[in-house]
Amino acid sequence: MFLDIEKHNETGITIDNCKVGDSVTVSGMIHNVRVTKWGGFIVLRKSRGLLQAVVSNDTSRFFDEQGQEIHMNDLCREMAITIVGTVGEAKIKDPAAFYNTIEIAVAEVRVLSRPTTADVVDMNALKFGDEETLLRYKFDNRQVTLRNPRDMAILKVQSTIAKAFADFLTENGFTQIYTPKIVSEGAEGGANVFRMDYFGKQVYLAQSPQFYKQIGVGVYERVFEIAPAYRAEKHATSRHLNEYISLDVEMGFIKGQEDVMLLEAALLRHIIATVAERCGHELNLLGATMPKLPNEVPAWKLSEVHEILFENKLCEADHRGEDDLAPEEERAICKYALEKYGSDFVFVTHFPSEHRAFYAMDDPEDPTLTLSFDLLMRGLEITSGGQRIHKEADYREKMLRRGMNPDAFRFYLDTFRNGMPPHGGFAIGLERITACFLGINNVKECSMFPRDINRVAP
Ligand code: AMO
Repeated sequence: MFLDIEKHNETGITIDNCKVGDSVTVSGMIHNVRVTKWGGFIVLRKSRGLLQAVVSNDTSRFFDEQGQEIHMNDLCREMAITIVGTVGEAKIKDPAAFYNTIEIAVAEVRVLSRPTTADVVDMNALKFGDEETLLRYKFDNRQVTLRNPRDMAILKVQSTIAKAFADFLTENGFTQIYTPKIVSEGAEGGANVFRMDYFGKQVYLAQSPQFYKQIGVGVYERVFEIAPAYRAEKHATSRHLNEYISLDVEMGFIKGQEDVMLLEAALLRHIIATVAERCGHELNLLGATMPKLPNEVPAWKLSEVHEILFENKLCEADHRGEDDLAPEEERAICKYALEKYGSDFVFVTHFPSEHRAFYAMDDPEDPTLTLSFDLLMRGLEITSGGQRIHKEADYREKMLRRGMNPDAFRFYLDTFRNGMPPHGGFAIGLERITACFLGINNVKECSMFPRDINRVAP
């Protein structure tokens, strides 16, 4: 047999390029069926969303998998079917449907396959008393509840964000890399590292690709990666996952961390424009408004944020002198930046050295601080980044000061021994940025199969 690629690429009339009056053949899953006196409706689910087909008792016919004629009453949700029919203008423009300007007048329905349970998971009626029960049901039955248009829309926007991220960086001279997730040392420190047995030796799941993306700068100057990162978070929260997708960037020959922050702002502007252009239906369905990113993005030192909030009496407590941002401060400074500067984003810089990972470059003007930043969006941290140390001696000195054993990081330090340019980068949590774009409270809803302390299946 030969597979004819040219033939495969031939495009005919499809549901995506048809006009009123065209005959079409369209396959999909039955999302809903409604029988009426005169016929009824089949709501078909396609990759982008719902399409309505109208059945007439006089002209529509139905066939099962064996080609035997059946009745519309024999159709049920989650059957895979093919509809042959004629494209008409939609009588009701249902905003919940993706194809809401057209409908199909059904000539024929052919059943391709059917669910084997009569009790198909009910994803159209996710009506529960409280959010916790709803989420548990959703995640317990995730393989099916993902078919709910709302969940489809969330992950569609997410995939658009990731694609826009990759496209922008590729256009700007970055090379995509793929780095190991089984590693000999955690890059970020702290207790939230997963240990694992590797043929009798203890290894770890990568908390981030930090070491490897820095190594990538020595090779390609500018690199990015889209890959899972692992954090053993011991509490179930609305902002933490044990496995999340990290959008990582690292670039060489920077003059300072501002270069990295400017790149991130330009990248975000591209992502926002792409999502607005390509995901209008999904944004509507989810009632989301796109974030505001002005030309001049607020960027304040941590100490300045404490001061601004105190002076303007925007927090209950006085956080001045604290070495991190309190959650109420994250929310308050974002609200302030939006009201005063029209920005949904705020960079916070100069975090204390002891609160940042060892690879962060200390500020030459005040070595107790680092040239590092967080980016907050709508009250949530979506990014950490900064300038990195690029000299081997500086690494050794900082590691020893912190009681770390430089020999455990030999391959990493070898990179700097062999020469590295000044560099820096950042990482965006994909689930977090998706949640912030869409106004979703729990990042787990932005993960196809979320992992937390209580869940590793489905
Ligand atoms: P950090 O540890 O701050 O920095 O992580 C970067 C971003 O990743 C996301 N994130 C998470 N998302 C969901 N669940 C989690 N448990 C979780 N942990 C982190 C957040 C966070 O802002 N190597 C540095 C980045 C860098 O400097 O380039 C790092 O990993 O959105």
